Amino acid sequence: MPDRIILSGLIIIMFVCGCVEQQQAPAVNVSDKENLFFEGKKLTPIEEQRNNAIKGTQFINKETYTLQVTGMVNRSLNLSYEELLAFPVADRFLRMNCVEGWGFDARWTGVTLNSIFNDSGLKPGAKNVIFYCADGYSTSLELDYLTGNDIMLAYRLNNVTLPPERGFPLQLVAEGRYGYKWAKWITHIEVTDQPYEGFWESRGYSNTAKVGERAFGIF
Ligand SMILES: Nc1nc2c(c(=O)[nH]1)N[C@H]1C(S)=C(S)[C@@H](COP(=O)(O)O)O[C@H]1N2
Ligand SMILES: [Mo]
Repeated sequence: MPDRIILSGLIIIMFVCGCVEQQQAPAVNVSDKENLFFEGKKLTPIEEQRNNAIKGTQFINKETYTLQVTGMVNRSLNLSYEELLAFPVADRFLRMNCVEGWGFDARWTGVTLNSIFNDSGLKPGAKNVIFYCADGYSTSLELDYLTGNDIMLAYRLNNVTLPPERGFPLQLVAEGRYGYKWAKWITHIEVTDQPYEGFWESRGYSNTAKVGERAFGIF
């Protein structure tokens, strides 16, 4: 009798394990679900995050898209979307703050500029990096800030592919700088030794744009 009980028990355990295994099979891509927590911190759901763009949403074709990397580099690059995903992955919890006073907390996943510059090389004397976007927008940041803080270009937000209105395929995650430095729909990165003023910067906004500092005007 006890033998039978043990046997039935074993059969039940095998059956249950079988079911669990089946549930874990990747029939649906569970990893593509939006995360609402990351590293124990609460994320702002994407539908509660705001967005901002000078010309509305840009729709970029993943198949034909390339990211150009030019200027003071040893080797110009033309990276496809697949090539961007193949770099080592950076994954961070960070807050984005717009100068208008709104902001949100999110999980950002992408490729660091250090990874890209590791492939392209950098020429001595390079000072700034200009980010050009599909809507004609542009902005720039100091090379030292980008390399020193290991700044990334995100292709995922809260663990889902960056939505079109949020900059697909890439948004610059300019940690500690105002939202207008967080370029979306980036198509071209240029490394330069020249100063540069982007769309909002040439209209009176601070070129450093550090969060907490005055963003507009000089007085
Ligand atoms: N290409 C492009 N990038 C852009 C902008 C834009 O108009 N065009 N707006 C900037 C501003 S002012 C802000 S606050 C953020 C907003 O980012 P979000 O739409 O992902 O919230 O995008 C920045 N990046
Ligand atoms: Mo903004």
